[in-house]
Amino acid sequence: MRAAPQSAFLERLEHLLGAGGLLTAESDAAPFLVDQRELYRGKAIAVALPDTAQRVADVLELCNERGIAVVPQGGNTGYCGGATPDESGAQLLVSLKRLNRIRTVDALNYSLVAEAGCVLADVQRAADEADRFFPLSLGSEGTCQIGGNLSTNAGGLHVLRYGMMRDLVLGLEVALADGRLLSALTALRKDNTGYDIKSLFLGAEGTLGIITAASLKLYPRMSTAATAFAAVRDPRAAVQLLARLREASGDRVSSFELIPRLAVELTTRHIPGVRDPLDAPHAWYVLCELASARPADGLDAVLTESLQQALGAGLLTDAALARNEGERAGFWRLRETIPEAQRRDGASLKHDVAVPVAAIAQFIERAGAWVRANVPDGRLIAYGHVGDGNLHFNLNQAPGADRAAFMARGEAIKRVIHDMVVREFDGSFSAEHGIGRLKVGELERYAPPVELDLMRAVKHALDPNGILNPGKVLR
Ligand code: FAD
Ligand code: 2HG
Ligand code: ZN
Repeated sequence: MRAAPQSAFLERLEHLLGAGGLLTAESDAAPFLVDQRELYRGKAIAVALPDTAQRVADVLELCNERGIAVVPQGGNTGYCGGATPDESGAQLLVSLKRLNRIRTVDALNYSLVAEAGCVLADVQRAADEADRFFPLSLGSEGTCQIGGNLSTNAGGLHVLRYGMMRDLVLGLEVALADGRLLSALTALRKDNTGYDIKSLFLGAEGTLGIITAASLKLYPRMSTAATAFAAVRDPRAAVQLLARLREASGDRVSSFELIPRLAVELTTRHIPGVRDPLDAPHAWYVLCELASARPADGLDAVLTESLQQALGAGLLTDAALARNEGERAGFWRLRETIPEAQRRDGASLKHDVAVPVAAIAQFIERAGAWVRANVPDGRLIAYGHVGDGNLHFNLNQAPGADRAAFMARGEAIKRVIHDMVVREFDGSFSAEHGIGRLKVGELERYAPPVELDLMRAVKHALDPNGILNPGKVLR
């Protein structure tokens, strides 16, 4: 990997990063150079593993001086190739995995400070140990990192109640392109002192700075949950059920996920231990959960009564309530392993779209009809965070279909779906997964020109030499 002109740079880096801070052997670097969907395979000068915020800043200062591009990487679970270097071999990959301390937990202030490389599940655990709750929850939470969550503005399973990652942040510490460290780890809830600079780095996918730590909001720990896996008449009924549940529970709905029959078939077939919670097959399901910090909130009764009324109103056809933690975990395992089951089943085309919650059903009807008429070699799996208006409108290669031919039509299919989402439904072609490298062209196509101009101006102000994750988000 080491070419002669690079050796002086690598020596400086080695010195800067200390023992165990730099990987240069190809076999050591290899796992960092491919994204989880295997859409992109890159090369890198080396992989830097800084273990302090100051070292991250020092790496950036050196790279800025030499004009060397830097690609930040968290848990590498992203969907858009944002954490993968290009094929030039001229970029430095900076992994945050060693920057993984929980610096402080302040139960009274309902906040904690975590370094960027902390795995999300470890942050959840640290909050739990302090009798608090950190609400961000994703299927990838055992691997993805807080820095990646902040940089993609991750969504997931509790957005409906707690918002996206952006809504869970009080302050940030960020290494800037020129090597300065922005220290703004405030624990304040109120602070109207000028522009909200931290918000620039949230969802910026490593193009404006490298986040090294964050001050995060905590909530009271949930002590009771009522969870149901219910067969709904159709997506329209699902949205009506959600509205009823929010009302009946005093807005204690913490998750509301739409699941089609094919997702149940794929997870039960491909993922060991997953079983269909209901006796007979149904076209559509929802996995819904009410949660409360008060043990005696009677959530089971609220959920049972609401589901019975919905059954009477023809919105539901069947439902199973989790009777214990094991059953609840089983329902969630089915939901959270849909992406893995899709992967094991074959090639897939993914569309992470959002439309207003009230328009979800109409979107599924229109876009679903188009898919059935035009993509005979694909099977639709439209699922996800219906409570947030966010669908993973995915297509899997049909059994026996030619993989290459199916994938080759991806661009044309994407155009129809994204045009429909943006132009007919005022929706988004990237609800929660970001832009990365995958959707740069889509952003250029759909973002208002003034917004793109402003994005480029911000990029130029913070990274005038263009060293931070070039080719991602903007080009
Ligand atoms: P990476 O993939 O490593 O990086 C993502 C981007 O952030 C890249 O552009 C990278 O350069 C940048 N970056 C990483 N760390 C930093 C840093 N410290 N400073 C600056 N830039 C940085 N996403 C959802 O939103 N909701 C879901 O429900 C969800 N479920 C998932 C389920 C599965 C099974 C999988 C595999 C993924 C899922 N994801 C989901 C996608 C993914 O987990 C999220 O996007 C997550 O936030 C990425 O975190 P990461 O640490 O893996 O980031
Ligand atoms: C989820 O909600 C993730 O499970 C993954 O965001 C979505 O694979 C996908 O399309
Ligand atoms: Zn999702």
